[in-house]
Amino acid sequence: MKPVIGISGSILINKGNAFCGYRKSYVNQDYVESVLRAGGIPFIIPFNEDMQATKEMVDKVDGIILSGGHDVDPKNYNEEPLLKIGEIFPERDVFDMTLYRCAVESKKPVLGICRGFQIINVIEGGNLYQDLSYADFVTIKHNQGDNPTQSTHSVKLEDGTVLKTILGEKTRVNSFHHQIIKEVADGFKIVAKSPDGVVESIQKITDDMFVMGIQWHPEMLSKNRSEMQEIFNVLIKKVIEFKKLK
Ligand SMILES: [Mn+2]
Repeated sequence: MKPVIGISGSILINKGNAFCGYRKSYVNQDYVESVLRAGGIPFIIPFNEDMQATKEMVDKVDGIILSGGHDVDPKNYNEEPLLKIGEIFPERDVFDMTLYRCAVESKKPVLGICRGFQIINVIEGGNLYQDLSYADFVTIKHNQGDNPTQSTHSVKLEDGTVLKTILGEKTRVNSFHHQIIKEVADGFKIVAKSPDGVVESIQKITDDMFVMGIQWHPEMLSKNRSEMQEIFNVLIKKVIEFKKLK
């Protein structure tokens, strides 16, 4: 049996003429295809506000990808919203928190991407700069245009991390974020940083916990770059390993 990977969904508000304002449940297709190429079965976990149902959805999958999306509501790290915060979706914060906590409790590997990476850090007690202009050390453009497969800035990988074994010392990544990590959650190791010092990846890996967070979007690069696909391959490998532990 191939491992099943739950991918957290969000809501798209229909902007067309027919049913304008209608709410659609979705994930970006690149997540689905990256999981398929890795030999996993992708399973979209639809955004909803029924926490018991969400918990049971996690029971049905072997690992989780927390996908990208809105800014995390700063009330989750005890701050008021500042002038440059983007759009928030507090109900999705609750949904993602439920997914994350249920996955970790049942020892299922988690990969967080972009917002997924940021919310893992917040759930675990870290926090964010609500906009990168509030961090005086940022000198690199982290919110590039809208070419998803273009890599615009470099990141340096830290020793002793899974990502370094996949990506090497240094690689180039795409960048579609305006928020960045301020304080890294306790127990998490910094995995990658951009040259200006922005944390671009964190991990917490123990005998029965595999959590990796990535600020860039490897799923948008994985079709053309085998090392970015390898991130998803490793997730599947971990899921298989963890299933055997139970
Ligand atoms: Mn970046």
